[in-house]
Amino acid sequence: MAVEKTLLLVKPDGVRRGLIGEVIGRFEKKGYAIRGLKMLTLSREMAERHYAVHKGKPFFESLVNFITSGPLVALVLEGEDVIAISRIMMGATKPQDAQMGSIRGDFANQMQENIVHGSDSPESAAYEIPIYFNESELA
Ligand code: 3AN
Repeated sequence: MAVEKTLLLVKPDGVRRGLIGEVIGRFEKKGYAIRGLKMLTLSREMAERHYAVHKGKPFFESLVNFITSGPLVALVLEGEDVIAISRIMMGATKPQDAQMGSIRGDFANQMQENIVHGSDSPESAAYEIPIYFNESELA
């Protein structure tokens, strides 16, 4: 058990569908602290940095096009084991595997437009958070 920080995104489809409050509300009600919060449209350069591990994969272009397609909401959440627990709250990446009751299980039906992103490890969180937030923007 450890107090961790994670990067959470409400992706452009979640913003377009009016799910910002629904998604953030779930994490607030679960008891996590919001340490950073902003709305922005990613540049291509930021998107490629975020998804660098997927560079060269067949879905990379479409992933970058989608994540830059409109404003998204980025948050830094903090709490005990927030990385693993927020991933459970998000639901699996593959729609067939996303449990009902999770965000993706309840609101997404495909792999790409799947409402949310969350860091999948402490290393990913340490890489991803500075793409979106300066130290001075974190409470
Ligand atoms: P997650 O968003 O659950 O952390 P990642 O980081 O493995 O999943 O993948 C990032 C995004 O890349 C996914 N949300 C999805 O949009 C896309 N993606 C991942 N794997 C595939 C795949 N095999 N085919 C198409 N898109 C994929």
